Amino acid sequence: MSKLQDVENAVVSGKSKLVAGLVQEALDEGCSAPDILNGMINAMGIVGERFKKNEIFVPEMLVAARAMKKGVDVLKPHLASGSAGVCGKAIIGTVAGDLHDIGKNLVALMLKNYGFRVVDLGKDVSKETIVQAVIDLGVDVPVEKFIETVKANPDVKIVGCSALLTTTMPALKSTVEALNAEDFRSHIKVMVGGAPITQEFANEIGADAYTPDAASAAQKAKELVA
Ligand code: B1M
Repeated sequence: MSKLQDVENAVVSGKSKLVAGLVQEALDEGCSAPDILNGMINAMGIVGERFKKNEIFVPEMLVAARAMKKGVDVLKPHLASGSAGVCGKAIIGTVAGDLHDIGKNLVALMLKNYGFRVVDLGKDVSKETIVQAVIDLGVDVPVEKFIETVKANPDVKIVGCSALLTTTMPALKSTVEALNAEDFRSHIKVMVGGAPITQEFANEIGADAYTPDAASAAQKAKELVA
């Protein structure tokens, strides 16, 4: 059985302790980081299907998610960097009522890889510090939190909102609509994504962009701030 299949199986069965080692072995054998990542995303699809059929329950979904996170930690330094210069600051979060964070974390990671950070030279150039400026608000983020974070960071250029449940699509809608009503709206671009989200829904709620995956989200964000 291929190493990629081993990684996928370990994620499906939530073998957190094995996944990091298997991902490293797959890398050592020459598997590419995006292929390994896709294998793990595929594994989550299998987990989701099993959940839908009542073959597994929430705790099994949770351990599979933990296992995937261990694998992503190993992959982080190997995922393609599209960074050419510094793009600016971005805020990202999963909307109110929604606890899913793997996709959102991948978008944050790809944004960082594509140069969404600021270089704070401070007073002493020799002590140049790079401030990671993808502000990750986490999960279950209330509308007010998105708004107050933009106000506290007037140099923010991108606000990304993730939603994984059909039941949290209304929260995505109210988040984007609240952002749209703010004076700062003309200075930011609002991006949305998550499995149930479509381009049509993004248009309907007044987002600037929808992308289906993390890599295209980073690519799009870069275009939007160019
Ligand atoms: Co949940 N869950 N879950 N779950 N869960 C789904 C989403 C589900 C499809 C499973 C299923 O039934 N087949 C289903 C939703 C059904 C629906 O709404 N139509 C579901 C359900 C029902 C639930 C609960 C309601 C279950 C319950 O309690 N009865 C509950 C809700 C809790 C809550 O949020 N309030 C629940 C809970 C959980 C866990 C906490 C156990 C766990 C999450 C743990 C965690 O995230 N830390 C979990 C998991 C793991 C899943 C599945 C199996 C995997 C999700 C995942 O991480 N996928 C999922 C089934 C599935 O996805 N097939 C499922 C991998 C990830 C990389 O993909 O997040 O889609 P994704 O991100 C993609 C793109 O969507 C995109 O980029 C990523 C890929 O590169 N993307 C963006 C995401 N955000 C973006 C933002 C962007 C752009 C792109 O711009 C800003």
